[in-house]
Amino acid sequence: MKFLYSDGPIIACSTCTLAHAAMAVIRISGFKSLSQFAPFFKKDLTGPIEPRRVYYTKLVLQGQIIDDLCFTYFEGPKSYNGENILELSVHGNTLNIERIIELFIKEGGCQHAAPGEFTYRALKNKKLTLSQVEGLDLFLNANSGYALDQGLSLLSGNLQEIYQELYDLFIKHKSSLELSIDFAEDIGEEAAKHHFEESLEAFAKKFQALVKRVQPMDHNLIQPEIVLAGLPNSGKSSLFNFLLSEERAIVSSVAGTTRDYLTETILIEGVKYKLIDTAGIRESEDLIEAEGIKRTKKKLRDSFYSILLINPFEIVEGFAELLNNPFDLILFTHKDVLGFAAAKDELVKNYPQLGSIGAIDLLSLSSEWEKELVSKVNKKYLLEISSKPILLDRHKHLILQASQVLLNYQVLSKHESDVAILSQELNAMGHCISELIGIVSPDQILNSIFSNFCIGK
Ligand SMILES: Nc1nc2c(ncn2[C@@H]2O[C@H](COP(=O)(O)OP(=O)(O)OP(=O)(O)O)[C@@H](O)[C@H]2O)c(=O)[nH]1
Ligand SMILES: [Mg+2]
Repeated sequence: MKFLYSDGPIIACSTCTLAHAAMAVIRISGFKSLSQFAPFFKKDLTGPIEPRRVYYTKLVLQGQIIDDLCFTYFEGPKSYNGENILELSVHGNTLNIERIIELFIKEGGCQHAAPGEFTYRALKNKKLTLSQVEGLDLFLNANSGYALDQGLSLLSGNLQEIYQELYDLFIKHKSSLELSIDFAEDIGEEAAKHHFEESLEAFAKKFQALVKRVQPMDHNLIQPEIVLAGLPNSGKSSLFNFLLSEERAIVSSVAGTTRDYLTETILIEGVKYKLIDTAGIRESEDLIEAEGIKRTKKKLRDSFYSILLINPFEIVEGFAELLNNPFDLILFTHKDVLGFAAAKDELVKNYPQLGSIGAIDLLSLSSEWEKELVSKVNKKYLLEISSKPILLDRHKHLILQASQVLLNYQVLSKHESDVAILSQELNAMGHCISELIGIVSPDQILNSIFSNFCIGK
């Protein structure tokens, strides 16, 4: 999405507009003077209106009262985004909201706000930094308490402080390099060398602590996914339905019933996971089924927690390949069927790796068993967040990139005496850190951040 930059007054409903609610907040930003909206209100807006004070009044359309509401005026630059902002707390009927917005668009010179446009203006007016904007985005879209906390931490500038400290250490080291070029004779070569090494060590130490907080890029902790995988007829959809407590997926004895993956949300200990039922993996000539299987494999790669289901009575080609994936949990289904023990023993004999990875027999889907599963998933989540991982991909990417550059630079600095070469390598790292802080904010970064935002923010 190309972000639309406009300068005029914008309007949007900042609360959920999908269903009727008791109240809604409509926000208008970027107007010159409150008095331009005077005809819409019973209260005289041409008189003194105290900023940040709540006023009760009625809204008027062609002489008729259309709603009674409270409004608050935030006078720029002392507002969320530095502009004049008017917030209307109106009744939350969706038709009412639309009618009021239309009034301000048709007769008040406002335009519909693009997603994130209020915040974009805050960035433009230096009310928020780029990291704070990303923090806000994370906070608003968070699926767990940890993501909420990290969003808030970014918003309140905590992570920014770490980046800033890093940047200061970087500048210190950079100046030590320059010192060794320009003033080595004045301060002595030994002292210059000492200063160079010491400042590099201080920077590297701080940076390594940050690198430890970066997990692999495909490991999505913002939207963690639990993936149920296996051969056809292994019981994936049965488990999916059980965990959702509804007959969401079709369950049948026909192998290949689920042809594309299905997704639903489940809440485990305050974390919203996507639970995914997938197409059974097997060799298939059918184009649609083959596409479904391709998607299953991608989902498996990106999963936070993966469960392999095995029906020992229906093993087909491709099973060995499937076993190569690093599953978090392996379950044998069909334990109630006559001959289960023999079929399972036979399978473990043919695939000895099954014995060592601790597959569990699943007799019945009971609430005790569900509790056990839930606690396993939660345990993994708690373990993963204990290292305080950085959640935002853009930050992870930049930190990893800078880490590689730092490594090269450290090696280079041991035997390279050409300062110009060292300086060039150092600049590459400076670029990554500047981007982290938000000193450099190319359009595409802004676009990708703001395309995630909801309207009204
Ligand atoms: N007896 C018995 N039947 C089971 C068990 N688990 C699943 N089934 C049955 O096995 C058949 C296949 O189950 P599904 O849940 O549709 O299997 P699936 O893995 O989703 O299959 P596909 O969508 O074809 O890949 C259905 O008839 C289920 O009722 C079990 O533990 N015991
Ligand atoms: Mg299925």
